[in-house]
Amino acid sequence: MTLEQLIPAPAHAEAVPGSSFIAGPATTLWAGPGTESTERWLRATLGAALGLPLTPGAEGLGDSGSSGISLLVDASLEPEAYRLTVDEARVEIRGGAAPGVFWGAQTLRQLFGPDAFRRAPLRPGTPYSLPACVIEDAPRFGWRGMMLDVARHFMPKDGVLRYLDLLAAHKLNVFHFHLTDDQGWRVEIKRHPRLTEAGSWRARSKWGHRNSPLWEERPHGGFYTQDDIREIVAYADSLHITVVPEIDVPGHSQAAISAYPHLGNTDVVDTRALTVWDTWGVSKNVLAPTEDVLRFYEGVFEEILDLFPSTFVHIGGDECPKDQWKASAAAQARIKELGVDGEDGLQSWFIRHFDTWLTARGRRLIGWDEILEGGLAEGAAVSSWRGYRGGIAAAKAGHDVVMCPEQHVYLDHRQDGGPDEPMPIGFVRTLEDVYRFEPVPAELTEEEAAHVLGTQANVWTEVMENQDRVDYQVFPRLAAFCEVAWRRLPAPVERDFAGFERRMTAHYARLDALGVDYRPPGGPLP
Ligand code: TNX
Repeated sequence: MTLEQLIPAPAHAEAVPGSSFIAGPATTLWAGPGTESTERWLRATLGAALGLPLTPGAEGLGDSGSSGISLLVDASLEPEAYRLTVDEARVEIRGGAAPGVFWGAQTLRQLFGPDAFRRAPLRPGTPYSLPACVIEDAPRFGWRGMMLDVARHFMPKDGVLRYLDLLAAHKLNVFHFHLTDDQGWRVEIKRHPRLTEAGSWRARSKWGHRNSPLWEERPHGGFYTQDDIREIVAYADSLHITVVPEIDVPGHSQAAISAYPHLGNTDVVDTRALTVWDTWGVSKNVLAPTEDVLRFYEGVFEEILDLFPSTFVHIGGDECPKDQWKASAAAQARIKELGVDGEDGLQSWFIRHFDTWLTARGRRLIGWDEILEGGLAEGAAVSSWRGYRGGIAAAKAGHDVVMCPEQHVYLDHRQDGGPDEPMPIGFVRTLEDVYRFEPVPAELTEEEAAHVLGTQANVWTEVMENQDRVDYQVFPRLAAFCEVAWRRLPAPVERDFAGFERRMTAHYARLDALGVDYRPPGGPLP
């Protein structure tokens, strides 16, 4: 493995004169205060993959003559920055704080080569050699995320845990968990059990044409118990990943309304007849703008806050069709009573209510860029998905932004325009397109650009009914995305795609060892 094959490429990597470090059964592991999460992770992954016992060692190795890996916090570095040094006797990872040490360990794993990505040793007893080197690295953004939609297609808990591993391997640190939508409710809420009892299964999935393989005439569903969620959040935390939960309001709510019909606009539709939606698209069945609905969702969010310690809580806010509010006498009366500006005003009334509610509990609201319509609540942050426009407007108004424009980082969209592309959805977004994505638009001043917290890739799963398909759409594009999110490049940012492709040859071997079902370079195999 050479220093030129790391993904994401580090800010600085230099081979230094001297012999390689040889890792084997005698290699020790010393973990300084604050580095325990990385110590555990190294034993569980690197140790297990390479058959290295990594017995506890001494700091600096003393005179034992054995060679070892040392982990330490060095507060002179930024919290997520690390310095990795390798010489004949030792490997040292210094991080500014626990996350920096952990990202350094991710780089170390890549230096060991693809075997380090297996779950068990392929060649027990093989010594592995690392080149003598110095690597210094730090991320560009603090929010490096992936959103996974588990509402359109459910991903069982073990699959989610596996995705967290994959995120960490790409130095991504935010997992945006899209837990509810028209087509399914995926998180147990104790005080409203029907949300999962009734709202987590649909009878069929009418994606595309009736004859299309994506039309599934079979039930689909599933949900996470609160214990599952606790396990997911704790596991993410051990990988220095924050889980940001999303409960989508006031649109994308048909699954909830089908479970609790009073949540809907009962004067315009018989919501008792609704089922979990079985069609791809945006349902017109949206929440009714009543105090009752607010109380119901406060109950939901109370349980969500107990489960998810993340500062940010995503409330959706996207694509809320206003048809029913227009037709509903009750909704029109609410508009008058609240003195809001028509249906858009109702939408912001919803969002503002939960902004105040979350802020009072020490959390911050984030929502899709539609929450800008009709006035954005103070302190709220925006996920800019309909291009850069919403993000630019939000940053200029002093709001924080996560850039995730569909034109660049929607990984549900097809990766190639060829006729054999197995999931020909949306517009073509190639590996190179993702690689060339620049999250900070030139229109922003330096001060406004500081509001760009970072970026995330969004994985909507209408056409991905299982993990293999998710893998195929997400990889290799997530590898390109992680460079965009992680790598600091001098302005104006120039991206060397040919260089990235060369580094990808090593990365495909890592993905193979991890068992990732990526789209092969050059296209699907015949
Ligand atoms: C738009 S992005 C949506 C999703 C769809 C996606 C398909 C956003 C906030 N809403 O509900 O799944 O397009 O690409």
